[in-house]
Amino acid sequence: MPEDYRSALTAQNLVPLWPSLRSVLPPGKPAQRTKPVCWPYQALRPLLLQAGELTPIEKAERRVLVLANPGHGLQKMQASSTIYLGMQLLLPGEWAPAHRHTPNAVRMIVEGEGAYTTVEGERCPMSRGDLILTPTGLWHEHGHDGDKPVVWLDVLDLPLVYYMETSYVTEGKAQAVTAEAADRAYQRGGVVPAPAFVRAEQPFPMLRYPWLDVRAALQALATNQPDIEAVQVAYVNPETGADSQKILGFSALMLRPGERLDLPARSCAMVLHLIEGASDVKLEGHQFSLDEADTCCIPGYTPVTLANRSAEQSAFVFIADDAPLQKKLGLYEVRS
Ligand code: GTQ
Repeated sequence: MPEDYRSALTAQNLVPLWPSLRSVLPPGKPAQRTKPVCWPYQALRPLLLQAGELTPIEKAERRVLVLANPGHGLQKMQASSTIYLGMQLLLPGEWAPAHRHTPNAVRMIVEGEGAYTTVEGERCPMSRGDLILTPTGLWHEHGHDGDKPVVWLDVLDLPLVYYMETSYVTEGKAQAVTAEAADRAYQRGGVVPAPAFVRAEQPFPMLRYPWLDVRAALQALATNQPDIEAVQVAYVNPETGADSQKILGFSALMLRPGERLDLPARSCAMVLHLIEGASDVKLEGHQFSLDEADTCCIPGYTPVTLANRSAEQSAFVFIADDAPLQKKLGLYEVRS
């Protein structure tokens, strides 16, 4: 194109589409910045504990190492186009003050006992494998009464909410605890509170999904349906059966001893975090060996094979993806 024509376009804030058409609409498969990446816990843990020595919680507010995907550029703090992952450390006696923000968060507890997150006055104890929701707009703060470091994985839809120019926080003061998660009415699927047969609207009725319950559900599924393709359960809203949050979806998967599981290519990228056991993750050109507490990211449109490395023990994997968002937008695909 003639230089003066280009300059005339630029002067009017105009851009020709045709030289770039194929880069925004590539044939058959989207261009992807998200790369397959693994964050082994044994490499990350000492650096996180060092952050505990270097940075007082009062300065940090949240003491977090972000699991950043180099495909997006580390400064972008993205694991995928929509998913943010952070490994957060809270030391005994520390307190991460109350705030609320527009992005939705969940915590998957990685190690330690005695910490808790208070969400809208509900105190949720943290134990290995528990999933705790802090959905959009709800007050939350973290405290720790135990005597060893506590670490958890934060999963947020921050990259998407930031991209939409809707990400912001409101600071608050300490919440009064009004309920213990264990006392909550939502304990089991199938029965929900219905005072006088009027069901109150509850967008986020269940905030804590204890690992012991989820693990037991997986084992019962494996026992009762031995032919089931994948031993997998979804974290859902017990009132509606819908995904527990609107943008990101969460599930837990059990690999039976020696099991190999082929997952079809899906349009959504996926984060895997190994709760228990040992599993290989194979995709085109990459293989990760996940040990306990390791986390990896798999780009969308990519078939994956998971293989339990043990012939005796089951492996348990926590999965996060943006399938709920893609389904709402009509973009979700499974390619077999
Ligand atoms: O614990 O509230 O990893 O607000 C990033 C932002 C954790 C939190 C993160 C947050 C939090």
